[in-house]
Amino acid sequence: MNSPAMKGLSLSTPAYVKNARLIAWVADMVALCKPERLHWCDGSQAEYDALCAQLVQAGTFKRLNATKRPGSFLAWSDPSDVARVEDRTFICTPEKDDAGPTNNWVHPSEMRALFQHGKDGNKALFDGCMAGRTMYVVPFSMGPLGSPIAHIGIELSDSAYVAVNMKIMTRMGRAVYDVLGVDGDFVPCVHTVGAPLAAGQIDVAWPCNATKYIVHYPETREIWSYGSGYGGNALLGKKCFALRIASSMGRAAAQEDGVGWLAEHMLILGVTNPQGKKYHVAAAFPSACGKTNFAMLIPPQGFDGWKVTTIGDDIAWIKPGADGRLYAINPEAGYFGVAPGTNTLTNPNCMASLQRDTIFTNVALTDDGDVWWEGMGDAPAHCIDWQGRDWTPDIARESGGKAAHPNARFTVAATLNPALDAAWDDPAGVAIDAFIFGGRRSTTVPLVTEARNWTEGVYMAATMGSETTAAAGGQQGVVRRDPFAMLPFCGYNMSDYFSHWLRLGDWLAARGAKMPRIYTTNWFRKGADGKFVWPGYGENMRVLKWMIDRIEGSAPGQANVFGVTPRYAELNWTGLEFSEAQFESVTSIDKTAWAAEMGLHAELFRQLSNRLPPVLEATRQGIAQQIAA
Ligand code: SAT
Ligand code: MN
Repeated sequence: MNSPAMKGLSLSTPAYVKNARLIAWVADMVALCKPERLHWCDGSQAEYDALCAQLVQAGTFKRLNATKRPGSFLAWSDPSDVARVEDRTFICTPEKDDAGPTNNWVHPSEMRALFQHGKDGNKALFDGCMAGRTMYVVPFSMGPLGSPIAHIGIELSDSAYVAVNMKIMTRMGRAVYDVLGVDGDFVPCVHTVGAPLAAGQIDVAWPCNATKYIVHYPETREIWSYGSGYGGNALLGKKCFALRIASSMGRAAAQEDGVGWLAEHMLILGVTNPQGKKYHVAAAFPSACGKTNFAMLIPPQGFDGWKVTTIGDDIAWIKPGADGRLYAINPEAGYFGVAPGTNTLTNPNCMASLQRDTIFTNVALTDDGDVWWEGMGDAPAHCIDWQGRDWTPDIARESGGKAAHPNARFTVAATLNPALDAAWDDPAGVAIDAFIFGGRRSTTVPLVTEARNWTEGVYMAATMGSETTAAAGGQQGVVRRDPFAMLPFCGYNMSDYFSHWLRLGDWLAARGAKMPRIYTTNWFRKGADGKFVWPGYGENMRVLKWMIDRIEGSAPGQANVFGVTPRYAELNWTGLEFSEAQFESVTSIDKTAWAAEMGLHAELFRQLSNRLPPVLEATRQGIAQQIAA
């Protein structure tokens, strides 16, 4: 055996790292992955600056104009590594049914053979995968450090890009080891770009591998990621840990206390009325459907004295409190948001957040060393596109080429958001008054509907459909079922996940709790001209206010074939010209379209039939009958 440890790579464990399991695991992974160097990240600013300088040297980062965009960098990925790879994402449970029909599954022993031990005479995929590179040991906490609601992960990665992004996206650094102590628990996360370097081989700016695997072992709470350096594929605290592994942890916890907790693909916002009364809303929309914009919303004209504040923009961990209410925290510490379409009108708070200390990935570079993307504002006469090619408006007209990739992203600390909620970091979390589930649908689904009860809400969320976006590889703009916006993120059987939500409702009801209301929304209906009818963005406040009026009992609404919907007069229209006819065109329910939609619900339930809670099928039949009537 020719392990680097034997060649003399010392583990050089810092004195403050005392966790025996961690030290042994790092030694094992060094022996397997065979990096040339080992770097224990301390999370300091000096370390961040040094790694960024090193990334500039390597050609991965370009330092942006220090006057226009201080402390900021631009990275361009390999054109084949631009989004999450759902077809390469696996949930490896011993029983296939525990991963369920919506997840890719491979038996853990088969995956371990492929990754760690070698299979059919072939070398293990991770054997020597970090040759010539540095293994970074990245300690991070999802949730406030030391809070009872938080969980610790350690990511071993051969990408400095990952290390610096993790510093922004999580509470990353030395203090994690103090919380971990000698025998504290952590989720081991191994990440490699899968591009070992031979002696003397020159590296590329964005190393990656055509073969990709994003693998989860829920039973042993491990994450293994191979071949990609991008976003949720590589920043393992985010989708892999805070959603897939955490959702399975939350359900497992129910075995102990009868209710467990939830890890959800939700933004969390606070909304304060002019009298100072504050509400908290958690909203699930699929990737690239406006969670960051909604979380940073600025109330429009007609809403003097109203204020929206951000607790989180992507992930919520939700636990029932002793008072029978649901409390949510944002386990992340930064935003990895979609750049294209973001501008000073659609999301001024976001634009203000991005003024400094931001990492941009796959946006365009302007001639004065700043960034640009489609939908940011006036196009520059010339810039360099995300693939390093000249871009001008003329070239774009001729070739249709985009300056920024549609899934181009910014990475920025939450603390730079001017609308950050004072309680965003509160380990106790915020009490949720309403859940929103929203798909991207150009037809069929109305602007807003309130579920009449918890079960109907779970049904509406479970059957949600959405048009696919550039956030994941594969075809775009096709409607697919995306239950709870969790299709790519649920770490266990989707039917069991529905049962987990239903049990939570029963648990709350049994305690006489004030249940959060459940809404579905669709901001994306299009008119005959193919354009969005609803103006969206800040104007979504009008819908948010109606939800609060419902909670306060001051909006009667009207019963519809399913749920309760607003009458035109129940929304505050001050400052917006939006006619009753336009309102009709985003709220109408077309019975023919809905008959087809119910067919798609039935198809989903057939797919999930093995463990589907019977009450959901009964709810479906009730709604189908009303539509047919
Ligand atoms: O790349 S990420 O998974 O972080 C973005 C998303 O799909 O929501
Ligand atoms: Mn997301």
